[in-house]
Amino acid sequence: MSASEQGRDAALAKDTDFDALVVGAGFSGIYMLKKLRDDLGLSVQGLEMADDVGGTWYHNKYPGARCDSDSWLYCYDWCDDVQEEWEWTERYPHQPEIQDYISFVAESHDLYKDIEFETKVTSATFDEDSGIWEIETEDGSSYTTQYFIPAVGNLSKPFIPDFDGLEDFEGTWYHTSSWPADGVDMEGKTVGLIGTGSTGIQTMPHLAEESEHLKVFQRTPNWAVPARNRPLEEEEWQELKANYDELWEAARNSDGGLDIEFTHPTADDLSREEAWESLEERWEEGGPLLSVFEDTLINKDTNTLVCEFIAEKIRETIDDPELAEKLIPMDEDGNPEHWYAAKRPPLAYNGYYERFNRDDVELVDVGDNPIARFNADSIVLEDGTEHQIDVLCMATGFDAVTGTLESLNITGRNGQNLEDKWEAGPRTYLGLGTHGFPNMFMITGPQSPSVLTNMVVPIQQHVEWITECLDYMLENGYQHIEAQEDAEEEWAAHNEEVASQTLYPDSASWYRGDNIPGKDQTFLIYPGGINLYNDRIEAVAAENYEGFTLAEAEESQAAD
Ligand code: N01
Repeated sequence: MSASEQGRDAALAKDTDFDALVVGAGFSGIYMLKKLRDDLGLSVQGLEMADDVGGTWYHNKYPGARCDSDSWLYCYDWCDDVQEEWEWTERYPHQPEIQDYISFVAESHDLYKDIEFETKVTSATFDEDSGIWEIETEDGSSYTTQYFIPAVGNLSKPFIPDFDGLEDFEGTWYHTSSWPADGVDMEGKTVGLIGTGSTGIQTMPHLAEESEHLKVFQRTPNWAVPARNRPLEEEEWQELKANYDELWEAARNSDGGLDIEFTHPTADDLSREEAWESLEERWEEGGPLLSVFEDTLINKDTNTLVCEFIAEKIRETIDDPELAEKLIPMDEDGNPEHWYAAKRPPLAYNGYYERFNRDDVELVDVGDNPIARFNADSIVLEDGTEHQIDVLCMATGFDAVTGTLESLNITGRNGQNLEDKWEAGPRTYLGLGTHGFPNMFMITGPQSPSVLTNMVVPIQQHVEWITECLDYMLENGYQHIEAQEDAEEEWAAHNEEVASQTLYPDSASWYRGDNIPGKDQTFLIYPGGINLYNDRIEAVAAENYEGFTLAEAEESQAAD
């Protein structure tokens, strides 16, 4: 037996059903399965509660669901065979197309056979005596595994506010993430939309189109900018394909996982006319205005200028000046109520603001006059105003980043439950592991760049890092890996420190857990960018996984 075979033999636990178990079959889950099975030769099992692959893109089928990242970078960069055959049809990919893409990859790489569908995980428990994980599912099955990898996404647990009387509402209603695939009949109906985040803004023009009358219940106005989605012509697609490696190289080494060149480092040195000209250029091109000034999220003056620009655009678009002011998140003195992009910046498709000029679309401002209760056929506001509705679309967001992980009922060493451990905010080392939960790896976990970036880039980064880490453990005979407590304390402090240098913490958002009553308000995501983060995780790997404890079988079972 060679040294590496001996290492592998010592590293792999003997009596498990699988070497690795991956929960979730979205972008992260299927790539993780492939790497563990094909690169490391491990026995793997995927568990997925839906009846197909897709993850987020399986569930979010609300009208107009679309990804706000460029399609040619919202896909894997390793999939040459798929890349040859696959053609995105639009700049921003539509939900059914992304779902087809993920399915196409899973089929091309023969991954379906390793996934149990319609299988919901109800608990995951680390057994300290055997040093292995036991995973239980809703149908009463259980699986043992050495490595447990929840690949459950960051926006998978819907948030539905605890509205008084919602159970009495007799109309049809859905949260956007459970909207039926074959749609909802809205013809001749009055539809209510609650929420004006990225999802509400995306779906609003479609609801307006399909209904008789649309009422948009807005608590906080948002800064939406046009997406300017367009079909990808054959010539452009071929050019993108020809430059694919360079585009991906740029994306992987960027801050946000996209191929972006900033127009200016700051607006500080520009005249207002010069700044306006660059903003106008980007506005016409479509997409987030973040690429105009590099310091948009760290400099209040620059950010204010961007907000003023969008406010001017809203005023130009909306016919009724009073209505325009209600759609602009700015106080009477011209101060932004929340900074541009400190809440997730929404893209407007199909003329979001323009729709408010129509008689059949109504803005219901619930900022100062909140929703008090539901009746059988209406929403009643605090001042008693009643809004009759037949159909309700709840675009009220998610218990983001930590919500799904916490609801998996994960128990680590000493009987500690993950939800309890994270009661005062998540504690992770690099968003990859958490102390007390050996051999559990998170993909785009809390305090990693995740949702502040084009998600497929950090997903790949994490899957590849985990694969290399396990390869190292197999080579060297380590059976367990666990984040050290002081390393995760240091990482949490660093995360907060970096966040405090930005404008993110100044604005209430789900990035900070503000949207969930009682949720601890720590900044949930690493805001330093993919490039800096990548340097850090590579350095950790180069130092033999500094900050993690690696242990052989007996050692790890004896550990605290
Ligand atoms: O959720 P949100 P979302 N009464 O939490 C309102 C991703 N996504 O689903 O701002 C009245 O942002 C709430 O009001 P307020 C993307 O990452 C991705 O829109 O808290 N209103 C807000 O307006 C995004 O950020 C793509 O005052 C209430 C809304 O509901 C994430 O999904 C596309 C309320 C919730 O907004 C979540 O966005 C679309 C109440 N009681 C979305 N409670 C891609 O391109 C809540 N609200 C990949």
